[in-house]
Amino acid sequence: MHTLYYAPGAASFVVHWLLIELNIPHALEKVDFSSKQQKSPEYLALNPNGVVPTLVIDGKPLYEAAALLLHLADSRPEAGFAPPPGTLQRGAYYQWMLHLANTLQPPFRLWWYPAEAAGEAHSEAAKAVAEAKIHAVFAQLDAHLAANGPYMLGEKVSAVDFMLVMLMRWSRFMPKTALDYPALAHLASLMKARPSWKQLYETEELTEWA
Ligand SMILES: N[C@@H](CCC(=O)N[C@@H](CS)C(=O)NCC(=O)O)C(=O)O
Repeated sequence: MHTLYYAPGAASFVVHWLLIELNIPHALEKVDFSSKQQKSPEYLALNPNGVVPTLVIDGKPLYEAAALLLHLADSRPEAGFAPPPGTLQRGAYYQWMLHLANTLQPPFRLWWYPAEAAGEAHSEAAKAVAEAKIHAVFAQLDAHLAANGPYMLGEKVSAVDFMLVMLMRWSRFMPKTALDYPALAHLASLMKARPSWKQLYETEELTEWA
């Protein structure tokens, strides 16, 4: 049994998306950020980092969105979201997944929670630094997709594309967004056309960036 602890549109979004895509029966537990439920002793017992997602599989809590994607994609190899282990494509798949988790996701955390790193007084400066980092990565990914797309691994969609589109969505309130990059925008349109996107939006009750 899979139970996903989530908050709408948060880093749990992509885990929820893959659970839907892979047809994995799951229960959802909404974590109430407004009451800081993610910092409660009960939740910290599941995920000591006090963030979502946490995915409990057969009673065992696992966390870190990218790790969960790698695991879920491997658990249903027939879906083809992860190239076979030991192949060069698998190497590229790891490369991009870790690049997104290590290089793109952290400046998004800084953008959304600037005071956490820089204090209230320097939040705007921190956001500007984050935005510059995000756009440097977006420009690089856009060039990669323009030359090698439409998906990050070429002709075939993989778990990396789901991760990337979630991160692109997080730029929606910036003056320049991911959709201002043509190849990234094309990837978003392909991914949003999947029936799972509509189901995800309806279940998480999301409207922005539909
Ligand atoms: N590296 C973690 C980051 C998760 C994360 O930062 N989640 C945010 C939402 S996008 C969160 O739970 N924020 C609530 C908080 O920090 O209190 C992952 O990928 O799972």
